[in-house]
Amino acid sequence: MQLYIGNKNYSSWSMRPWLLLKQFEIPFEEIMVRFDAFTPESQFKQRINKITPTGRVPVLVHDELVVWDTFAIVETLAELFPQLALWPRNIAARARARSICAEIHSGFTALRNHCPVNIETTFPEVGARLMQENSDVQTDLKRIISMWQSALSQSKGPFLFGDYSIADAFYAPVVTRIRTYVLPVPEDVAAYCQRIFDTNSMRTWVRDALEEKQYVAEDELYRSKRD
Ligand SMILES: N[C@@H](CCC(=O)N[C@@H](CS)C(=O)NCC(=O)O)C(=O)O
Repeated sequence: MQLYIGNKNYSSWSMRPWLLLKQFEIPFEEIMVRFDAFTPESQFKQRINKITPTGRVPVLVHDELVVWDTFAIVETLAELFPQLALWPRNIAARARARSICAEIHSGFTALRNHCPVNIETTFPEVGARLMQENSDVQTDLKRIISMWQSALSQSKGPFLFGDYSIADAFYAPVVTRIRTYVLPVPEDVAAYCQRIFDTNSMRTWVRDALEEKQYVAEDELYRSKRD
């Protein structure tokens, strides 16, 4: 099984299935297609277009199967490994987990657009300004806080639905955004973020991201070069 991903410092969508595979110790080969630009002639597009019709990462390749788009990838993994509880086992919890994953897959565009993932740096001033001036970012963050608090209040374990599940992997990039932009969150939410940072999968992803040291202009809203 192979997972095509982009730069670990930047690629929020790649992070999700990668963390899931690592967290559940599913063996896979990681193939990094480095970002240079996203123009048709970029090396990234030249390489990834040979694998997927969307020209985007992540992509899962398993035997003859090519699966693109994060939601399709995690659903396929859940089907391939039914013995592992990638989704919560309980039907009601699973429905809630799916709902919140769908919510970020199709929404939270203000938070995602204004606060792109950038693990190696911090932008406290940008975060403070957005929290003052951008009501859409505030609304997104507020909804995520209440969603996590509601899940955690019913959870019988350290993660959103008890044990680690697809839902935690789906929100892991938000956890990094909260840190990068120093977004204000209540204590219980900060503690959940720390538990995510403490997982082996996340530690490894962050360590690899910090080792990349590659500045990609198209993924940078707030830096003109690497500091
Ligand atoms: N809906 C897709 C989004 C994938 C996506 O946008 N990936 C970014 C990297 S995080 C990408 O490949 N961008 C290339 C581009 O925008 O051309 C998914 O869920 O996997």
